[in-house]
Amino acid sequence: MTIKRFEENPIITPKDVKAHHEGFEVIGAFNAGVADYNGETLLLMRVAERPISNDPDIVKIPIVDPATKEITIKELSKSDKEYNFEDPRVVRKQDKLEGLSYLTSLSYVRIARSQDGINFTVDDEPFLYPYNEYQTFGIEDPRVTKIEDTYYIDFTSVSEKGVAVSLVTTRDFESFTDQGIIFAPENKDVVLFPEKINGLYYALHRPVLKSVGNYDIWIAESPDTRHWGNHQHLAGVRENSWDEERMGAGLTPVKTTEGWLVLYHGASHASRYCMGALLLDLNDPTNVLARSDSAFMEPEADYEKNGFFNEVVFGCGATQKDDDTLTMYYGVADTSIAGCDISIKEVLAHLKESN
Ligand code: MAN
Repeated sequence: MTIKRFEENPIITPKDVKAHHEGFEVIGAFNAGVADYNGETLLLMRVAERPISNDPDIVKIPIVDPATKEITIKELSKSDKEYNFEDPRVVRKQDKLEGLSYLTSLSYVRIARSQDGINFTVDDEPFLYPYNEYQTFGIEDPRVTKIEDTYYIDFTSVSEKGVAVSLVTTRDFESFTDQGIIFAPENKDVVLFPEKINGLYYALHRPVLKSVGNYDIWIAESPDTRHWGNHQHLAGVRENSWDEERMGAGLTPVKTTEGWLVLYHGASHASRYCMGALLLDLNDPTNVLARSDSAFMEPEADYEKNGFFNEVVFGCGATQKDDDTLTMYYGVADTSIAGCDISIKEVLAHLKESN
């Protein structure tokens, strides 16, 4: 399968984004939800900022008060034996290495706008900035689904209370209506289907299990997009495969003649993030018709292999150029945003070869 990566990649890097907080640096502009709005392509980017630290032994943890928007900076010394600093993204408790205690940066959502889908202008102000108690550690990884004339934006809200999935709606990308938390902690990677199926809304989600079970994709239905039920397990990780450790839906499902096409990310035990595909029955999306054996896209380019967190391609959205071409915008190495064109026919052929 050919992935036509843009020659201009990466198209948005941290250098293109001015820090919102004084004394902070932007370390990532990545994992963007995508919308077609008023003839423009909008990227709802996850922007990550951290306090500038001149002492390599000190890790500065930003925590925001959603009421005042004031930030408290907690300083931890790398020689502090209580904590583990191996993962650059998070600080973990030495005696609880499967969890996380703090994030090393604060993320929020900022919009980049483009007429041609390649050259983007970044808004001066954030579009979604932590606004409630579930977001004191930040807002991450938005996905956008247009249903009729409303854009539904879901994202993870991170705080010491857990990683939850929130939903807001907008019609103008200037203001939004909060629809509350739609999936309780811990959950991530929620994508809504772009239309009702047999009278119900559908969403894919990825519970993060702590006792038994794996990081698998589930599906749920809703009468109104706020109340989700009839949860079913949809597809699970596969040992000795590129998606052996975790998987999560990436892009809004695309309606094709063969079924709903879901492009998802999968990670290995070594946290190498690749992309694969699922094909779901058009009338009953709980029914998986096909699934990629191999990843159709892997970190290959230098900007996908090297960055804040190496070896990551992470698609959260796309625009559809014509009947066959998806232009996917994807986060690379938790640092920047790249673009590529993918042929829907080729992904369907890749799925037919899989078994
Ligand atoms: C993981 C990574 C981080 C993220 C946290 C919290 O550790 O995806 O980038 O900040 O989870 O969601």
